[in-house]
Amino acid sequence: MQKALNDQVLMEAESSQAYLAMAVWADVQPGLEGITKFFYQQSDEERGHMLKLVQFINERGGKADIPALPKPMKNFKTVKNMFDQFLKHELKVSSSINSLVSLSLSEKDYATHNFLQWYVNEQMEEESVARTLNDKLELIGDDKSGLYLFDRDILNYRSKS
Ligand code: OFO
Repeated sequence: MQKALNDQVLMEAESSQAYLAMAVWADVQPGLEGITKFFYQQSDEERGHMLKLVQFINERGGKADIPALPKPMKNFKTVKNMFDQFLKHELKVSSSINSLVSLSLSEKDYATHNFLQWYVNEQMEEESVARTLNDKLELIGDDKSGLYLFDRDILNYRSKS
């Protein structure tokens, strides 16, 4: 279980880096202040998820392993392309959390199972936000004024944790 939790530490750290790279990409495009802020905040949040795991592993008598990180994707063809990557990444994280939940049950590790429920809920929220934003971008297509409104309103769609 400890090894699997440490693998999740890596995944949360990767998420934080991936969203930081998205924030930076958006930051250097003209007029995407809302999207930029969204991904800076998302990146901070993912670091929080990583820390929560690190502290849990240590509190339970294990030792968290702080990993080296692969380079994140830094360039995106379009805003839609970046949000596709965002959804894809969240789906990957959800599947990893689900595997951890199965493992905790098969090892009868109920404390970890209980701890992981927070991540299950978090992933449901984040997947739903990522889907909603992708649906909106689909609707907007190449409409610049649609993108303007999307960028203006995006922070209203952030998940709460
Ligand atoms: Fe860590 O919350 Fe999604 O990825």
